[in-house]
Amino acid sequence: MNNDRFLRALRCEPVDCTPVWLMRQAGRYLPEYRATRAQAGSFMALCTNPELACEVTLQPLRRFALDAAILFSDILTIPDAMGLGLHFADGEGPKFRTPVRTAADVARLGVPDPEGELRYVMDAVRTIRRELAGRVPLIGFAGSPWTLACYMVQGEGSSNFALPKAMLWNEPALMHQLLDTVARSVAAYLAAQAAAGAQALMVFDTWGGLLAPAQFTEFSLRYLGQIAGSLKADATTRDIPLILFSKGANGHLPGLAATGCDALGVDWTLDLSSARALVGDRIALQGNLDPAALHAAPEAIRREVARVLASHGPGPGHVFNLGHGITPDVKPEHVAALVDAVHELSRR
Ligand code: 1CP
Repeated sequence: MNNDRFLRALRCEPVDCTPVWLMRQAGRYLPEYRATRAQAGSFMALCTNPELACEVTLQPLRRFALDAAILFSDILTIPDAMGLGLHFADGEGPKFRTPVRTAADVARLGVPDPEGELRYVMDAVRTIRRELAGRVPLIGFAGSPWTLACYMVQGEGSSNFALPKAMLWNEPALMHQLLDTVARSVAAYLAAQAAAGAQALMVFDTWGGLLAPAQFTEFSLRYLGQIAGSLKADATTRDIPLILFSKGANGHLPGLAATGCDALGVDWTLDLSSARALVGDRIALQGNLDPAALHAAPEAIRREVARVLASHGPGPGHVFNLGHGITPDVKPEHVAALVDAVHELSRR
């Protein structure tokens, strides 16, 4: 590996400077992404074509000195492979043709074969690894069971996910049955991505923060623990660093750390110094610049980068990232300012 500072930081080993990558680093803020997506015809056509998925994965690495690549795909590939009929209406978010609402709907769900229905994702991982040729490590990912259940039950994106929340109070056993099937699917999917060549794995629990503390523990944390336990019990995935990111759930960092994961994503509402105090020195932290800071002028971005670096301090175990994904209206020059500032200001 030519540049392994990302993997070293995840293992809390010393680094020459702080590694940086950005959630949603491939995406609509890049004109070359919009061109490749137009060529593919649709977002799902882009995801299911390993050559084009590889192309958009590499695009941000050509522009910026990023220390990791992330597989270009989506968290909703698993429910799609379960037969829910994912589609993206133009200019709108994801939608499912057959959402999961009843006991019969849950009973029908099977665990997808990662090298069967999801083979296109594994082919993309293999293609990207080959094309990266060891330049930087490749991150594989999946959605958390709770976050996937939110979309599966609601049938589309939402600000409050009223339907899955009603299900967890009205029919907790049914929600647990759904979460268990999804957790087993996520664990198999992540293990297959590692076997195909992913060198770190990340679970996005984007909607964990919608839950009150008791519900978070019962319906999100428990299944993140199931996934971490499964990956850490298997000799082929035990040594692949696992990053968990529950957005809006920073109060649960100690519980998340106790799952046995290697690193935790932190959103921008908590200082990294406070996050470090909560989890101790064994675990790496990933974050946590407010993505809106990318709208500020490059000098202001540089000051904010310095503040985030100082908040963690020079000790081992920090991967610089945003506290959530880049938005489509960000100027690519501002991303360059961020990436360069991280490396310059953290040089040991
Ligand atoms: O081109 C387009 O119009 C599609 C926009 C888009 C993109 C670029 C979607 C649809 N997904 C993606 C890629 C994607 N999604 C990646 C690629 C790798 C990278 O980071 O560069 C990743 C990691 C995801 C993960 C994802 N998808 C999450 C978790 C992370 C997060 O941002 O919180 C979630 C919640 C989704 C669902 C989803 N897929 C797409 C959209 C627009 C959404 C959000 C829907 C909503 O509003 O609820």
